[in-house]
Amino acid sequence: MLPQRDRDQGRDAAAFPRGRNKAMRTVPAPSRTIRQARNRSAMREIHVLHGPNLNLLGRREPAIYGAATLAEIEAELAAAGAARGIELTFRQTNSEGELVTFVQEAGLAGAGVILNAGAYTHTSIALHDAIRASGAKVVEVHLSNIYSRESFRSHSFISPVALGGIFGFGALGYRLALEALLSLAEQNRAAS
Ligand code: CA2
Repeated sequence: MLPQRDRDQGRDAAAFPRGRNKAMRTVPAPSRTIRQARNRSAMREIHVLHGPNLNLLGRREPAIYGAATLAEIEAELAAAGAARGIELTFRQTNSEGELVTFVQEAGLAGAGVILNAGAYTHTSIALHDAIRASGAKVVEVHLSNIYSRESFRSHSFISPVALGGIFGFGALGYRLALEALLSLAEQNRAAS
């Protein structure tokens, strides 16, 4: 099997067949299919990981966390991913150890990670270490503005080892995180 980059070039070669004068050739803009294939090659896997109590979203405290359930947030994000040619993996757990395992698995698979670690954000050195140890490329997301709430929410063990973070924009934060991961991966692909 050829390296991904070579396979992409093969795809481009198929789109622009040989045998025509290169100087005369008008190169068309890449088709949607080719652009999607390039997105796939830049970042093929993204895991969306949720920590404790986020399974209860939409039931209480809508003024802080919004009215959408976790299933609704995931469905909207899955559609946004599909429109970009990316299939997302969604996982939620109330257990710190399981969340560590989810982060490790995503990181070791080379997947991008959108992580809302819930309250473990503020307490978990184990999650911090899992991100470092697995090399996971994490965008940290919080529905609420954790810096405008109780002081115990103002510290994150995730932020120092994340690519970046988005907080306070409710469910929109997940779509912004998806855009951030895809465009960073695209920049890396173009630079390589
Ligand atoms: O703002 C966020 O996304 C949080 O990660 C949500 C966590 C919280 O512990 C973090 O400080 C910030 C809380 C998860 C959901 O908790 C619920 C509480 C009541 C009703 C439904 C969910």
